[in-house]
Amino acid sequence: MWGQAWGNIYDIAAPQGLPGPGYDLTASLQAKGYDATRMMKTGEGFYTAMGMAPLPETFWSRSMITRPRDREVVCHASAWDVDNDQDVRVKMCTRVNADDFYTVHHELGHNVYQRAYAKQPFLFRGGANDGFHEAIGDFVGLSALTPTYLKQIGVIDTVPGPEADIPYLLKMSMDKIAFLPFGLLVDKWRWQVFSGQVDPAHYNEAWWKLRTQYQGLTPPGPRPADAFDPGAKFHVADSTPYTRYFLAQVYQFQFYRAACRQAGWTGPLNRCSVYGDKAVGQKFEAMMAMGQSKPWPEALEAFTGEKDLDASAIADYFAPLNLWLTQQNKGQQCGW
Ligand code: X8Z
Ligand code: ZN
Repeated sequence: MWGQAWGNIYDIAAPQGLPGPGYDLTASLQAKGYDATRMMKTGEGFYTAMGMAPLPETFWSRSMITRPRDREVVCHASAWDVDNDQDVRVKMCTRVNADDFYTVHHELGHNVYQRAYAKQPFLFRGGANDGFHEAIGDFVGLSALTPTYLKQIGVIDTVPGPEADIPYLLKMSMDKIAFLPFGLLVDKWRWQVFSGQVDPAHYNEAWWKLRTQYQGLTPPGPRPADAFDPGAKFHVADSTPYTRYFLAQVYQFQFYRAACRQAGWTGPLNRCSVYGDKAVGQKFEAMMAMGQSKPWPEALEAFTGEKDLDASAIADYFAPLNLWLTQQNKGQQCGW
Protein backbone atom coordinates (compact mmCIF):
# COMPACT_ATOMS: atom_id res chain seq x y z
CA MET A 1 0.00 0.00 0.00
CA TRP A 2 2.88 2.42 0.68
CA GLY A 3 5.23 1.11 -1.97
CA GLN A 4 7.77 0.39 0.77
CA ALA A 5 8.48 -3.22 -0.18
CA TRP A 6 8.17 -4.47 -3.73
CA GLY A 7 9.23 -8.13 -3.47
CA ASN A 8 5.70 -9.42 -3.76
CA ILE A 9 5.33 -8.05 -7.29
CA TYR A 10 8.47 -9.83 -8.45
CA ASP A 11 6.34 -11.97 -10.79
CA ILE A 12 5.10 -9.01 -12.78
CA ALA A 13 8.19 -6.83 -12.49
CA ALA A 14 10.95 -9.30 -13.38
CA PRO A 15 11.99 -9.51 -17.03
CA GLN A 16 10.16 -12.21 -18.93
CA GLY A 17 12.13 -15.40 -19.16
CA LEU A 18 14.03 -14.83 -15.93
CA PRO A 19 13.34 -17.74 -13.60
CA GLY A 20 11.98 -17.15 -10.10
CA PRO A 21 14.11 -17.35 -6.96
CA GLY A 22 13.65 -21.13 -7.04
CA TYR A 23 11.23 -21.59 -4.17
CA ASP A 24 7.95 -20.20 -2.91
CA LEU A 25 8.24 -19.70 0.84
CA THR A 26 4.55 -18.94 1.39
CA ALA A 27 3.47 -22.09 -0.45
CA SER A 28 6.08 -24.21 1.35
CA LEU A 29 5.10 -22.99 4.83
CA GLN A 30 1.45 -23.66 4.07
CA ALA A 31 2.17 -27.07 2.54
CA LYS A 32 4.16 -28.08 5.62
CA GLY A 33 1.24 -27.16 7.86
CA TYR A 34 2.84 -24.23 9.67
CA ASP A 35 0.70 -22.18 12.04
CA ALA A 36 1.44 -18.98 14.01
CA THR A 37 2.99 -20.83 16.95
CA ARG A 38 5.25 -22.89 14.73
CA MET A 39 6.33 -19.74 12.88
CA MET A 40 7.29 -18.16 16.23
CA LYS A 41 8.98 -21.35 17.47
CA THR A 42 10.97 -21.51 14.25
CA GLY A 43 12.05 -17.92 14.74
CA GLU A 44 13.04 -18.64 18.33
CA GLY A 45 14.96 -21.68 17.07
CA PHE A 46 17.27 -19.49 15.03
CA TYR A 47 18.28 -17.49 18.09
CA THR A 48 18.70 -20.52 20.38
CA ALA A 49 20.81 -22.25 17.73
CA MET A 50 23.13 -19.24 17.96
CA GLY A 51 23.43 -19.86 21.68
CA MET A 52 20.84 -17.45 23.02
CA ALA A 53 18.46 -18.45 25.82
CA PRO A 54 15.04 -19.81 24.90
CA LEU A 55 12.16 -17.37 25.36
CA PRO A 56 10.67 -17.42 28.86
CA GLU A 57 7.44 -19.35 29.46
CA THR A 58 5.65 -16.04 29.99
CA PHE A 59 6.42 -15.06 26.39
CA TRP A 60 4.16 -17.87 25.24
CA SER A 61 1.39 -17.31 27.77
CA ARG A 62 1.29 -13.50 27.51
CA SER A 63 2.03 -12.72 23.85
CA MET A 64 -0.66 -12.18 21.25
CA ILE A 65 0.44 -14.02 18.14
CA THR A 66 -2.84 -14.41 16.25
CA ARG A 67 -5.64 -12.01 15.52
CA PRO A 68 -8.27 -12.32 18.28
CA ARG A 69 -11.75 -13.17 17.05
CA ASP A 70 -13.60 -11.32 19.79
CA ARG A 71 -12.18 -7.80 19.59
CA GLU A 72 -10.49 -5.21 17.45
CA VAL A 73 -6.74 -4.91 17.95
CA VAL A 74 -3.92 -3.01 16.30
CA CYS A 75 -2.47 -5.71 14.08
CA HIS A 76 0.71 -3.85 13.20
CA ALA A 77 3.37 -6.15 14.63
CA SER A 78 5.34 -4.98 17.67
CA ALA A 79 7.58 -6.36 20.40
CA TRP A 80 7.36 -5.37 24.05
CA ASP A 81 9.53 -5.35 27.11
CA VAL A 82 6.89 -5.01 29.78
CA ASP A 83 9.02 -4.99 32.96
CA ASN A 84 12.37 -3.97 31.45
CA ASP A 85 13.60 -7.41 32.43
CA GLN A 86 12.32 -10.82 31.35
CA ASP A 87 8.64 -10.15 30.59
CA VAL A 88 9.08 -9.82 26.84
CA ARG A 89 6.17 -10.27 24.45
CA VAL A 90 5.14 -9.96 20.83
CA LYS A 91 1.87 -8.61 19.55
CA MET A 92 1.29 -9.79 16.02
CA CYS A 93 -1.60 -11.09 13.92
CA THR A 94 0.64 -13.74 12.39
CA ARG A 95 -0.40 -15.23 9.07
CA VAL A 96 1.35 -18.14 7.44
CA ASN A 97 3.25 -16.48 4.61
CA ALA A 98 6.76 -15.39 3.65
CA ASP A 99 6.29 -11.80 4.83
CA ASP A 100 5.23 -12.85 8.30
CA PHE A 101 7.96 -15.50 8.48
CA TYR A 102 10.42 -12.65 8.08
CA THR A 103 8.54 -10.38 10.49
CA VAL A 104 8.60 -13.07 13.19
CA HIS A 105 12.41 -12.96 13.09
CA HIS A 106 12.26 -9.15 13.11
CA GLU A 107 10.03 -8.96 16.18
CA LEU A 108 11.92 -11.62 18.11
CA GLY A 109 15.09 -9.65 17.42
CA HIS A 110 13.63 -6.86 19.56
CA ASN A 111 12.88 -9.28 22.39
CA VAL A 112 16.28 -10.96 22.21
CA TYR A 113 17.97 -7.54 22.34
CA GLN A 114 15.81 -6.49 25.31
CA ARG A 115 16.78 -9.58 27.26
CA ALA A 116 20.45 -9.22 26.36
CA TYR A 117 20.69 -5.74 27.91
CA ALA A 118 18.39 -6.49 30.86
CA LYS A 119 21.38 -6.79 33.20
CA GLN A 120 22.50 -3.23 32.48
CA PRO A 121 21.65 -0.45 34.94
CA PHE A 122 18.12 0.76 34.24
CA LEU A 123 19.10 3.82 32.19
CA PHE A 124 21.21 1.73 29.82
CA ARG A 125 18.45 -0.76 29.04
CA GLY A 126 17.85 0.29 25.47
CA GLY A 127 19.24 -0.17 21.98
CA ALA A 128 22.62 1.41 21.11
CA ASN A 129 20.33 3.53 18.94
CA ASP A 130 16.86 2.82 17.63
CA GLY A 131 18.27 1.74 14.26
CA PHE A 132 20.14 -1.05 16.05
CA HIS A 133 16.91 -2.22 17.61
CA GLU A 134 15.30 -2.57 14.20
CA ALA A 135 18.36 -4.19 12.66
CA ILE A 136 18.85 -7.17 15.01
CA GLY A 137 15.99 -9.28 13.70
CA ASP A 138 16.49 -8.11 10.13
CA PHE A 139 20.09 -9.29 10.26
CA VAL A 140 18.90 -12.71 11.44
CA GLY A 141 16.19 -12.65 8.79
CA LEU A 142 18.83 -12.32 6.05
CA SER A 143 20.12 -15.77 7.02
CA ALA A 144 16.65 -17.16 7.70
CA LEU A 145 15.54 -16.46 4.11
CA THR A 146 18.43 -18.33 2.51
CA PRO A 147 17.41 -21.56 0.76
CA THR A 148 20.24 -23.36 2.59
CA TYR A 149 18.69 -22.58 5.96
CA LEU A 150 15.13 -23.28 4.81
CA LYS A 151 16.27 -26.69 3.59
CA GLN A 152 18.10 -27.35 6.87
CA ILE A 153 14.90 -26.84 8.85
CA GLY A 154 12.82 -28.80 6.34
CA VAL A 155 10.69 -25.95 4.97
CA ILE A 156 11.88 -26.51 1.40
CA ASP A 157 13.11 -29.75 -0.13
CA THR A 158 15.81 -28.61 -2.54
CA VAL A 159 18.29 -25.76 -2.62
CA PRO A 160 18.12 -24.00 -6.00
CA GLY A 161 21.33 -23.79 -8.02
CA PRO A 162 23.39 -20.69 -8.83
CA GLU A 163 20.97 -19.76 -11.66
CA ALA A 164 18.58 -18.68 -8.89
CA ASP A 165 20.99 -16.15 -7.39
CA ILE A 166 20.15 -13.18 -9.63
CA PRO A 167 16.39 -13.75 -9.26
CA TYR A 168 16.85 -14.10 -5.48
CA LEU A 169 18.87 -10.89 -5.31
CA LEU A 170 16.45 -9.06 -7.59
CA LYS A 171 13.54 -9.98 -5.35
CA MET A 172 15.54 -9.04 -2.25
CA SER A 173 16.48 -5.70 -3.81
CA MET A 174 12.83 -5.00 -4.49
CA ASP A 175 12.30 -5.20 -0.74
CA LYS A 176 15.57 -3.88 0.63
CA ILE A 177 16.71 -1.25 -1.88
CA ALA A 178 13.22 -0.02 -2.71
CA PHE A 179 12.66 0.50 1.00
CA LEU A 180 15.49 3.03 1.36
CA PRO A 181 13.75 6.05 -0.24
CA PHE A 182 10.58 5.31 1.70
CA GLY A 183 12.48 4.84 4.96
CA LEU A 184 14.01 8.25 4.41
CA LEU A 185 11.00 10.26 3.38
CA VAL A 186 8.57 9.47 6.20
CA ASP A 187 10.51 11.50 8.75
CA LYS A 188 11.55 14.08 6.17
CA TRP A 189 7.85 14.79 5.78
CA ARG A 190 7.27 14.66 9.54
CA TRP A 191 10.11 17.05 10.26
CA GLN A 192 8.66 19.50 7.73
CA VAL A 193 5.39 19.26 9.64
CA PHE A 194 6.97 19.62 13.07
CA SER A 195 9.13 22.57 12.04
CA GLY A 196 6.16 24.39 10.59
CA GLN A 197 7.77 24.48 7.16
CA VAL A 198 4.56 22.92 5.85
CA ASP A 199 1.16 24.06 7.12
CA PRO A 200 -1.81 21.71 7.60
CA ALA A 201 -3.40 22.77 4.32
CA HIS A 202 -0.37 21.43 2.47
CA TYR A 203 0.41 18.26 4.46
CA ASN A 204 -0.79 15.93 1.73
CA GLU A 205 0.80 17.85 -1.10
CA ALA A 206 4.15 17.84 0.75
CA TRP A 207 3.80 14.08 1.27
CA TRP A 208 3.31 13.37 -2.42
CA LYS A 209 6.10 15.75 -3.38
CA LEU A 210 8.51 13.60 -1.36
CA ARG A 211 6.92 10.37 -2.61
CA THR A 212 7.57 11.47 -6.18
CA GLN A 213 11.02 12.89 -5.53
CA TYR A 214 12.37 9.88 -3.62
CA GLN A 215 10.26 6.92 -4.70
CA GLY A 216 9.14 7.94 -8.17
CA LEU A 217 5.51 7.36 -7.18
CA THR A 218 2.38 9.34 -7.92
CA PRO A 219 -1.13 8.72 -6.58
CA PRO A 220 -3.33 6.65 -8.90
CA GLY A 221 -5.68 9.62 -9.30
CA PRO A 222 -6.08 13.21 -8.13
CA ARG A 223 -6.23 13.52 -4.35
CA PRO A 224 -8.94 15.65 -2.74
CA ALA A 225 -7.83 18.79 -0.91
CA ASP A 226 -8.70 17.34 2.50
CA ALA A 227 -6.92 13.99 1.99
CA PHE A 228 -4.36 12.97 4.59
CA ASP A 229 -2.57 10.04 2.99
CA PRO A 230 0.43 9.90 5.36
CA GLY A 231 -2.03 9.14 8.18
CA ALA A 232 -2.58 5.72 6.60
CA LYS A 233 0.94 4.78 7.64
CA PHE A 234 0.89 3.22 11.10
CA HIS A 235 3.99 5.02 12.33
CA VAL A 236 2.59 8.43 11.41
CA ALA A 237 -0.71 7.86 13.19
CA ASP A 238 1.09 6.19 16.11
CA SER A 239 3.87 8.80 16.30
CA THR A 240 6.62 6.22 16.00
CA PRO A 241 9.86 7.58 14.54
CA TYR A 242 10.76 6.09 11.16
CA THR A 243 14.41 6.94 10.46
CA ARG A 244 15.23 3.87 12.60
CA TYR A 245 14.17 1.63 9.70
CA PHE A 246 16.30 3.52 7.23
CA LEU A 247 19.32 3.13 9.52
CA ALA A 248 18.48 -0.52 10.19
CA GLN A 249 18.51 -1.19 6.47
CA VAL A 250 22.19 -0.26 6.47
CA TYR A 251 23.21 -1.74 9.84
CA GLN A 252 21.66 -5.12 9.10
CA PHE A 253 23.97 -5.62 6.13
CA GLN A 254 26.97 -4.51 8.20
CA PHE A 255 26.05 -7.06 10.90
CA TYR A 256 25.48 -9.71 8.25
CA ARG A 257 28.73 -9.09 6.36
CA ALA A 258 30.69 -9.12 9.63
CA ALA A 259 28.94 -12.30 10.83
CA CYS A 260 29.62 -14.08 7.54
CA ARG A 261 33.28 -13.03 7.66
CA GLN A 262 33.55 -14.32 11.23
CA ALA A 263 32.00 -17.59 10.09
CA GLY A 264 34.68 -17.86 7.41
CA TRP A 265 32.18 -17.63 4.56
CA THR A 266 33.81 -17.00 1.20
CA GLY A 267 30.91 -17.63 -1.21
CA PRO A 268 28.37 -15.08 -2.46
CA LEU A 269 27.00 -13.13 0.50
CA ASN A 270 23.39 -13.89 -0.39
CA ARG A 271 24.05 -17.58 0.24
CA CYS A 272 25.55 -17.09 3.69
CA SER A 273 23.65 -18.34 6.72
CA VAL A 274 25.05 -18.13 10.24
CA TYR A 275 22.41 -20.51 11.60
CA GLY A 276 23.87 -22.61 14.41
CA ASP A 277 27.09 -20.60 14.62
CA LYS A 278 27.60 -20.22 18.35
CA ALA A 279 30.82 -18.20 18.07
CA VAL A 280 29.06 -15.58 15.96
CA GLY A 281 26.10 -15.74 18.36
CA GLN A 282 28.29 -15.15 21.37
CA LYS A 283 29.95 -12.12 19.83
CA PHE A 284 26.62 -10.74 18.69
CA GLU A 285 25.09 -11.24 22.12
CA ALA A 286 28.05 -9.44 23.70
CA MET A 287 27.29 -6.43 21.50
CA MET A 288 23.59 -6.60 22.36
CA ALA A 289 24.38 -6.88 26.08
CA MET A 290 26.05 -3.44 25.92
CA GLY A 291 22.61 -1.95 25.44
CA GLN A 292 22.82 1.81 25.66
CA SER A 293 25.85 1.83 27.97
CA LYS A 294 28.26 2.99 25.25
CA PRO A 295 27.91 5.31 22.25
CA TRP A 296 26.58 3.34 19.29
CA PRO A 297 29.82 3.43 17.24
CA GLU A 298 31.46 1.44 20.04
CA ALA A 299 28.70 -1.15 19.99
CA LEU A 300 29.00 -1.39 16.21
CA GLU A 301 32.74 -1.78 16.48
CA ALA A 302 32.44 -4.52 19.10
CA PHE A 303 30.75 -6.78 16.57
CA THR A 304 31.81 -5.54 13.14
CA GLY A 305 35.13 -3.78 13.73
CA GLU A 306 33.56 -0.80 11.94
CA LYS A 307 32.83 2.49 13.64
CA ASP A 308 30.43 4.14 11.25
CA LEU A 309 27.31 3.58 9.24
CA ASP A 310 28.59 2.06 5.99
CA ALA A 311 26.47 1.27 2.96
CA SER A 312 29.30 -0.67 1.31
CA ALA A 313 27.89 -3.80 2.98
CA ILE A 314 24.68 -3.33 0.97
CA ALA A 315 26.75 -2.84 -2.16
CA ASP A 316 28.72 -6.03 -1.41
CA TYR A 317 25.57 -8.07 -0.90
CA PHE A 318 24.00 -6.86 -4.14
CA ALA A 319 27.23 -6.72 -6.18
CA PRO A 320 26.31 -9.60 -8.55
CA LEU A 321 22.89 -8.03 -9.16
CA ASN A 322 24.42 -4.63 -9.74
CA LEU A 323 26.68 -6.11 -12.41
CA TRP A 324 23.75 -7.86 -14.06
CA LEU A 325 21.55 -4.74 -13.95
CA THR A 326 24.30 -2.60 -15.42
CA GLN A 327 24.32 -4.91 -18.44
CA GLN A 328 20.52 -5.13 -18.60
CA ASN A 329 20.11 -1.36 -18.41
CA LYS A 330 22.74 -0.50 -21.00
CA GLY A 331 21.45 2.33 -23.16
CA GLN A 332 18.40 2.86 -20.96
CA GLN A 333 17.51 6.15 -19.37
CA CYS A 334 17.12 5.65 -15.61
CA GLY A 335 15.03 7.90 -13.38
CA TRP A 336 11.65 9.53 -13.49
O1 X8Z B 1 7.00 -1.47 11.75
C1 X8Z B 1 7.77 -2.37 11.42
C2 X8Z B 1 7.87 -3.62 12.28
C3 X8Z B 1 7.60 -3.35 13.70
S1 X8Z B 1 8.89 -2.50 14.51
C4 X8Z B 1 6.86 -4.64 11.81
N1 X8Z B 1 8.49 -2.28 10.27
C5 X8Z B 1 8.40 -1.12 9.39
C6 X8Z B 1 7.05 -1.01 8.70
O2 X8Z B 1 6.28 -1.98 8.74
O3 X8Z B 1 6.76 0.03 8.11
C7 X8Z B 1 9.42 -3.27 9.77
C8 X8Z B 1 9.80 -2.79 8.40
C9 X8Z B 1 9.49 -1.33 8.36
ZN1 ZN C 1 10.78 -3.43 14.65
